[in-house]
Amino acid sequence: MFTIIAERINMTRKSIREKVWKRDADFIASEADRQTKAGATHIDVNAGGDPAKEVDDMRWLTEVVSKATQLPLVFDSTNPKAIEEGVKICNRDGTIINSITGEKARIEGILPLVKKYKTGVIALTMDDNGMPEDLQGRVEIARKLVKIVESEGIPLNKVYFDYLVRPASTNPGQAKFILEAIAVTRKEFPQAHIALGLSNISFGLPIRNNLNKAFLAMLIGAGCDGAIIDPSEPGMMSTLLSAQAVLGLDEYCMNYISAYREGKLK
Ligand code: THG
Repeated sequence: MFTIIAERINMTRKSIREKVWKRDADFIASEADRQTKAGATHIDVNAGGDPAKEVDDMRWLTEVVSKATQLPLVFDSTNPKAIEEGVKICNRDGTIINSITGEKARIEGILPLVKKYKTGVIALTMDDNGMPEDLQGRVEIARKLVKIVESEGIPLNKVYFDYLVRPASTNPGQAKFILEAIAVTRKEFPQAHIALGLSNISFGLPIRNNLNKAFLAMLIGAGCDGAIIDPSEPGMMSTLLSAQAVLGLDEYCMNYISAYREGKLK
């Protein structure tokens, strides 16, 4: 199954931040519902509007979102207290903590929560030396993270690698090595998953949706089995289903055909 982590409930976005601070539960619930109906498998929840309010906001958001959808949540924060606040309230099968990195502080602060609550975890391929600008550097961090996670007794099928997409406009060639990194990871660690935020690819360019969809199809071709996207963005789910059908990942193209019959393909 492809992991579709819906990204819209994120307080770094002004519109969401304002609604959360007004405690507008109807608005947030409708965002959760819309992304669920669009085909999400998980809902990302990011309460990073104001660090002083993050724990409180995470509690409120988790309560509202978990009533509006039956999907598992993805707790998106660098603050262990905010993550634990959310996961204590809603820890459904499939829950993911977003994220650890190879940085010592992130591993020490967040990995214990992954163990304690038996959640999945997104692992970003950067460490205390920064974000390597080549394939080898990022794959080496992934290997290091596999060792750490396994030494804690966390099974690899709970791990989702994120190879940290940078904008095509400023980092040409980078998407290509990310595709290679995905292929290497799938081969070396077949039980592990991939879940990367793809919309950074289009940062600074017009009609971002075109670039996001093209990149999603390439990612699926490279063996990627998950992404952080807005499934309600026009054409996004059609692109995903089309790519899976083309690659033989959708047996008899049944998912594609069903989506068509349900009027979901435009
Ligand atoms: N990897 C992981 N987690 C992540 C990211 C990632 N979490 C946050 C982010 N990246 C993914 N989530 C979003 C949420 C919203 C938007 C983009 C990514 C978004 N941005 C608008 C834009 O860029 O045009 C502008 C913001 C706004 O609406 O105010 O909508 O990579 N593991």
